[in-house]
Amino acid sequence: MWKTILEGGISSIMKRKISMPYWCVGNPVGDPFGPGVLNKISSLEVTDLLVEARREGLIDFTAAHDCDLVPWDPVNNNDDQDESSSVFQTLKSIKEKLGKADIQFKMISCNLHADPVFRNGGIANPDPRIRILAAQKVMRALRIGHFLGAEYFTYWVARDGFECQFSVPWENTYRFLAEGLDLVSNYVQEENLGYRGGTVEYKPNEPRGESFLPTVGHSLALISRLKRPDFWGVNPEVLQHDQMTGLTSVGAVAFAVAAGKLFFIHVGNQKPNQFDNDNPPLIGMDGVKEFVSILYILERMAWEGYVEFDNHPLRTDTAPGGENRLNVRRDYIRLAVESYKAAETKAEELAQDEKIQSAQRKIWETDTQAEKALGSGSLSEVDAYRCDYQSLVRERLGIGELDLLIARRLFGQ
Ligand code: XLS
Ligand code: MG
Repeated sequence: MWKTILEGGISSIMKRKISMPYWCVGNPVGDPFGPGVLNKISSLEVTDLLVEARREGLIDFTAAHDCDLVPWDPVNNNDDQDESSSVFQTLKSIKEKLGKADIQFKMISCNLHADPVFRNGGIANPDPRIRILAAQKVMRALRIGHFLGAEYFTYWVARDGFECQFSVPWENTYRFLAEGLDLVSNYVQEENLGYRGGTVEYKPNEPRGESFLPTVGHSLALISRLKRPDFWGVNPEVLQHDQMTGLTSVGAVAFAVAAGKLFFIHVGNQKPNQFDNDNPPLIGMDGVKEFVSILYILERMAWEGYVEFDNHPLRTDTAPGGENRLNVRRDYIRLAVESYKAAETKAEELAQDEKIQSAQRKIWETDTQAEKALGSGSLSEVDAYRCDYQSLVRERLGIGELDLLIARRLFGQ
């Protein structure tokens, strides 16, 4: 894939569409050691902020968990279908406001992490009665998403995980996960809900000590065993979810694109090996080079997806008080989008930079004969090819030179 694109040059530079979800804008920015520092706002107020951001050309799409929009009452799980319910009325107003502002509602996710009944998991909870509750809530979320025009349903692994090894029915756990995800595609098909697909959002830990789907590899392997593998893809959260455990998001997104399974990405910033930082792109301790390189790679691999923010204001950048509740969030939306765009612009520049391309060609220097032999599948051609070992072993690749060039470009030199 790399080679084909390199040969063709990088012609189409595109600005990716941006989705700003409800939970990012509404986040009161609490942490385990202190409550939220922003006063709460309602889903209609979040909608109004999104409408403003759209008017200013900052965003294109949005997304939400069911509970970001309307509350959930487990004994009244079908309230979304009752036109006289306050849930229906709220959804209707949200739909009208988004429609008028031309904001596409892209993705719905089912919140299976906040309600205490799901404290030991959602779709993979060992208790079948709780898995039923999760399934009912998922179906309601799918209906809500459909009502708002969602294209994707996202399953974030959330509380499907463990702290204590002996508490997990391991012989059944992955079947529970598969049943939960199969129920999504079944419901979408039976009710003709028109989703383009579902995504698995893996995460190594947090809120659980360990999660059942910690990596892109786990997710794609699980997807390959579902009833509708074609329906499912992944939405890695870069840089956070891979880099929380010291893996790299760079390989994760490249692998997902190569597999045709990268439906969209969540973006933010992360210092490796820490708790889920969820800082806006480029903001914080680390991650500039990693993030720019991911956007660069997606450009080179001609990936056509969109980016969805999954981050929140720095807690230190907020201020409590009713008078600040909208302005701080307004500032956050602008800052997050501008940070992202700064990285995107740099990635595009790098993708067009001829010096970089020629340094890369030196490293990837190719030999048509050898390439052909490997690609032919013919073992005798491979066997017959004669390598010039002495020159290959002495070759200087210039990888450090390339990286110095990249560093200079990042510093604007
Ligand atoms: C949490 C996740 C979550 C999902 C949506 O870490 O990123 O917010 O994106 O359920
Ligand atoms: Mg996310």
